[in-house]
Amino acid sequence: MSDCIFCRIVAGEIPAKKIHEDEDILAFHDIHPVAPVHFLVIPKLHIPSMAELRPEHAAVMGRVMTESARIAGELGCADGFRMIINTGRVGRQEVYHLHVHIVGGPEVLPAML
Ligand code: IU
Repeated sequence: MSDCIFCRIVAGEIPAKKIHEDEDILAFHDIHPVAPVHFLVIPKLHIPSMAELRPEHAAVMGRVMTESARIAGELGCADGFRMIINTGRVGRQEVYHLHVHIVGGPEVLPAML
């Protein structure tokens, strides 16, 4: 059994509110949403973080990004959204299985940068 919580979600050992699943990627609602729309998209392959991303991951990461945007549109983020990839200690990453946060909703988000 993997000790990676997102690998366990992929394996169906831990529940998640799934939005989309295919051979390569999984999208599910964040358990602690910070906005009306807040979901995560992950590659099923265990890549710990952006720091470990390699050229051979380009295809699956392309799918992660395009599906993120497509799902955001389906969930009502027609006027925009934010995509965030926390990376490492400085980036406040908590789960070390690469994931994109997609955050949005009807209201304009607080300024971040
Ligand atoms: P991170 O800081 O980018 O690593 O955030 C991890 C996110 O994963 C955080 O927003 C959690 O609420 C979310 N999450 C989840 O959706 N389902 C889980 O079972 C666990 C964490 I553990």
